[in-house]
Amino acid sequence: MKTALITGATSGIGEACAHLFAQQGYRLILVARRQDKLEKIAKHFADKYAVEIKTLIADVRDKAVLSTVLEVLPEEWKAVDVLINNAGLSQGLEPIDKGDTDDWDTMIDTNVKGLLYVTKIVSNWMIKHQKGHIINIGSIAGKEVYPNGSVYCASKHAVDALNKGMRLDLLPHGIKVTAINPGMVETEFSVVRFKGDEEKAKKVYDGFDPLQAIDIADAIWFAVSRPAHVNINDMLIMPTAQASAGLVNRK
Ligand code: NDP
Ligand code: 8X3
Repeated sequence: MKTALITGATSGIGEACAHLFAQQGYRLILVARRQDKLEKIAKHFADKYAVEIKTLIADVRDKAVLSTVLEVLPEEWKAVDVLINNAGLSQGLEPIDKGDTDDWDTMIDTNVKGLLYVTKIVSNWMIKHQKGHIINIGSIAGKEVYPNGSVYCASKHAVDALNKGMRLDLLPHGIKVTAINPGMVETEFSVVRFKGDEEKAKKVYDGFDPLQAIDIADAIWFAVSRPAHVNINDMLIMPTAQASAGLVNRK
C-alpha cells in the first residue's frame, strides 16, 4: 500500500491529485485549511476508490500546528512514498511600489516557508524509510518574471531553487525530487489572487483554453510512475495558447 501526502487538497491541482492518486490505489493524507471542503472531498474519494484517507486541517504557515498534526500520525502512515508540495497562492497583482505588504507576507510565508516546514518533517520520515519522491509545484512564475507579479514570481523562483537544493541534499538517501511548473491553470487561483472578485478572475481565462487541474495531476502521475532509476527533474507545462508568462494567443 503506497501513501501520498498532498498539501492544498481542497481545490484545483491538489484536489485533482487527490482524485488521481486515490484512483491509483494510494492511501492519502490530505492537508488544507477548509475543514468542511476537505472532509467532503476525502469521503467522496475514499468511498469511490475504497482507499483510506486522513484529513489534516492545518495552515502550512503555522509550523507548531503543522508539526502537531503530522507527528501524531500513526507510524505506518509516516512511510510516505509521495509528498506533493502544492499548497500555494498569489495575492494581489500590483507594481512593487503599490503592493500590499500583508499580501507579500502571505505569499512568502505560504509558498516558501510553508513548503519548507512540510518538507523538513516529511523528508525526515523519507530518510528513515530510505524511500520517497517529493513533488514541488512551482510555476512559469518561477522561470520568468512578469509586471506586477514580482513577489509571487520571487516566491516561485525560491521554490525552483529549493527544488534543486533538495535534490542535492537528499541524493544520498535515494529520494527523488521533481519540480512541476505549470503555466495558466483554471482553478480558484485567480479568484484568490483577486480576493474573491470572480468576474475579474474569469477574464484571466477568456478567449483561450487554459490548462485544467487534471492536466497537472496527469503530469505528476507521469513523474511518479517512472521506473525506480528514472527521475524527472523539472517539467514546464503550458497551455498551447500560452508561449510565455505574458504572451497568450486569445481569440
Ligand atoms: P487553488 O486556489 O485552486 O488551490 C490552492 C490550494 O492551496 C487550496 O486547496 C488551498 O486550500 C491551499 N492553501 C492555500 N494556502 C494554504 C495554507 N496557508 N495552508 C494550507 N493550504 C493552503 O489553486 P491551484 O490549484 O491553482 O494552486 C495550487 C498550486 O499551483 C499553488 O502552489 C500555485 O501557486 C500553483 N500554480 C498555479 C497555477 C495556476 O495558474 N492556477 C499555475 C502555476 C502554479 P485552503 O484554502 O482550504 O487552505
Ligand atoms: C500561476 C501562473 O502566470 O499567474 O503560477 O503566474 S501565473
